[in-house]
Amino acid sequence: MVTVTAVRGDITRQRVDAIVNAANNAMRGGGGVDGAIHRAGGRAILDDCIARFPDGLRTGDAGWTTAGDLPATWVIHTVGPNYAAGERDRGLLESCYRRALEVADQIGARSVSFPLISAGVYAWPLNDAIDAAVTTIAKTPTRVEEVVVVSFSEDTHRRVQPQVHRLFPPA
Ligand code: AR6
Repeated sequence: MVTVTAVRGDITRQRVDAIVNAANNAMRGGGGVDGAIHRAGGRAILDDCIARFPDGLRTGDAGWTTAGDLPATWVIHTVGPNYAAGERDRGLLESCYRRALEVADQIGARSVSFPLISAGVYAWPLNDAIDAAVTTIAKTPTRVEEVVVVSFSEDTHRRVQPQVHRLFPPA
C-alpha cells in the first residue's frame, strides 16, 4: 500500500529514491522546477537527458535519468500538457503521474516526490492540477511505498494538504 503525504518545500532537497521533474518536450532543461533540478543536480542530468532522450519526450510520457549531485538517486522526467498553449486534455496530465509511477516501478524506486505538474509555467488551473495529481496517484497500482507531493509555496501546500488527507487519511 502506498502512503501519500504533502509537504511544503524545494523538491531538489528531498531525500527520496526519485524526484519527478515537470520537463518539456525538448528535455534540455528550462525554468520552474526543471531549472531548479538541473541547477542543483549539475551537468550530469543534462548529459543523461541528451544520451537517453535524443528526440525529447512526448507530452504525457515519462523517463528517467541520474539525479547527479542531488540527494535522490534518480530524476523521473515527465512532460505535462501546456494549458497556456491550449493543451487541455486532462488525460494527458493524469498520464504523467501514471507513467512516472510505472517508471519508478521499472527502476525500483520505492519513495518518490512529485511537484504539481503543469501547475506553473504551463498554467493548469491549480485546484484541478491538484485533483489530477492526488486521484491519479490513488488509483495507479504501483510498488512505490511512499509518495510525497511537494509544493513550493505555502499557499499551494494549504490547498494540496486537504486533498491528500481526503484520499489518504493520516494515521
Ligand atoms: N520544488 C517544488 N516545486 C517547485 C519548485 C521546486 N524547486 N519550483 C517550482 N515548483 P513549473 P510546468 C512548482 O512551471 O507548469 C519549465 O520551464 C511550481 O510552483 O516548474 O509543468 C519546463 O522546462 C508549480 O506548482 O512546471 C517547461 O518548459 C509546479 O512546480 C515548463 O516550465 C510546476 O511548475 C513546465 O511547466
